[in-house]
Amino acid sequence: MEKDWWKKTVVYQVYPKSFQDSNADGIGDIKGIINRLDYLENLGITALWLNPMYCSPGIDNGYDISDYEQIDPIYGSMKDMQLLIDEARKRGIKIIMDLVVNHTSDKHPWFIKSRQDRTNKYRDYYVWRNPVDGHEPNELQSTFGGSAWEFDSQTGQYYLHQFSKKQPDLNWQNPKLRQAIYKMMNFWIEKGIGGFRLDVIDLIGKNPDTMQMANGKDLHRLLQEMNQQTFGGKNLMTVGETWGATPEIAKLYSDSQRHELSMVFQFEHTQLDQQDGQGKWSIKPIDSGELKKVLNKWQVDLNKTGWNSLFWNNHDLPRAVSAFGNDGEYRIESAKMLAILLHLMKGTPYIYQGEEIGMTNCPVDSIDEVNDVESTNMYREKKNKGISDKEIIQLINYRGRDNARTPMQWEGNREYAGFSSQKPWLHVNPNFKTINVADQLRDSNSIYNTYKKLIDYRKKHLLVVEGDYSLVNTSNDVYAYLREMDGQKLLVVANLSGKNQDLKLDYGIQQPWISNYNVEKINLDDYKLRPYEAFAVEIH
Ligand code: TEU
Ligand code: CA
Repeated sequence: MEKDWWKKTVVYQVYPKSFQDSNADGIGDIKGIINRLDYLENLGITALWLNPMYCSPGIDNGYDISDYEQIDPIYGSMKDMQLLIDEARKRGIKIIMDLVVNHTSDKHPWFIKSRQDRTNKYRDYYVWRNPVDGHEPNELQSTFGGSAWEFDSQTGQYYLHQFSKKQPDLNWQNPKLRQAIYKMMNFWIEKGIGGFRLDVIDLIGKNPDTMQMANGKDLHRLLQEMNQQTFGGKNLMTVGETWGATPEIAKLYSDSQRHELSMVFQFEHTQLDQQDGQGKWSIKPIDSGELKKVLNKWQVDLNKTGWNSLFWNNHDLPRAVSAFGNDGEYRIESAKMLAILLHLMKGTPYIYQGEEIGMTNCPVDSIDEVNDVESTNMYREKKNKGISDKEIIQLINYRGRDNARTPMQWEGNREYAGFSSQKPWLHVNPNFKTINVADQLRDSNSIYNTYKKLIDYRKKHLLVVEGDYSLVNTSNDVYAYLREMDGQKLLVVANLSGKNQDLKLDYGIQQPWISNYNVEKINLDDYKLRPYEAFAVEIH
């Protein structure tokens, strides 16, 4: 396998619970994914990142793992998993496993033993602290609400949980724990997987006593050790989930000389619609100029050293077209615009299931329809503070994680959108009748076919992978950039707004090879972009 193959790849993210059900229990499963491999091959992607399917009580949909080396029966068996790896390989698709090693489930045998007494050999697999004046050791907060410390009366100490209290944090200062994790990673590597997506990996260098959680002082040393003892030298792809990364930090992870990770997910652009410092449950409109500034900064800063991952959305974020485009009148145009803008940048693109057909957020009317632990915890907290149902539901409809987790919309004329023949674990978005795979496969002008074309172009043009990136000066609402290599030039233009925009670029009359308004020729000296209009041209 070619070195650095992951620089040429386009990754597709499957949220297994919602992708395809094969046995009529309303829950997506491994056999369902296998049944859809031909679809994915046709789209052209060459890697699949699977959200966790290990044994889990499922309080955070699999991010609470109770056995890393077994597949949860709701998804199938290890035999199914091996079949998926092998069948994917036959189609040139590599399987990227989700590695959740900042925490486990409280039902993991390590934690069950750890909590039994203060001296057992698993005690230090987790982070235990004495009470201070009869209270929590300090003010640390959990991402899912409330204190990050939970008192365990059996031994009179608190344990750390940065997520729910059923997700105790592992203690990465303990070399025995680290060895156990590396062993588990090697178990998976031997099965022939293509790599790992490392969940909240920027937290493992944590120091709860100084309250430094992300980007702790040992973080990079730990990753270098992990690299050396597991995936290093095996030509695997690794992508870290790092909410706390700046471009400088991203280079520490992804500079190949440092032997850490292939790349990281950074989230700066996904937080531009939050009010300063007020976190995910605050909302403000995205300013196009800001969006351009942030995306451009990451392109420029990682142009020579390190590597970018390119994405608009995932299973934790609102749907791309709802967050960054327009999911009403201009849904199709803006979904294609987002695809064109992102897929021709430098880095490895990720497509989150359903993005390729322009799936949208899925609003609910009441808390009874909400599944996600983050949203239900937030609801309870805000209710206690006297905030109205209406206001909280609005927040959930805007930002709640269920928006991205509704079942994949395969067909417009079958019940449950062809995802399952039984009532699914989470409601199907009622818009599946107009937004579905079957219709878009038939339509050469669909969002799906825009993605397909972009993926194909990347495969055939090394310039998209390796070419230099530079910003082209335009107004704030227009994002234009050049990719250049060996005298070849690719110009990409995108109107980020729902209004007409003037464009004057001095490149004369050109013929785009891709355009979301199907234009044949464009006079770049003087052109009026329509709402969300985007195109790419090879400049000769
Ligand atoms: O997400 C990390 C994380 O911090 C998210 O919970 C994030 O803060 C929030 O969802 C923003 O919308 C990872 C996984 O991707 C997520 O699904 C898990 O719940 C979490 O880790 C815990 O494992
Ligand atoms: Ca099933």
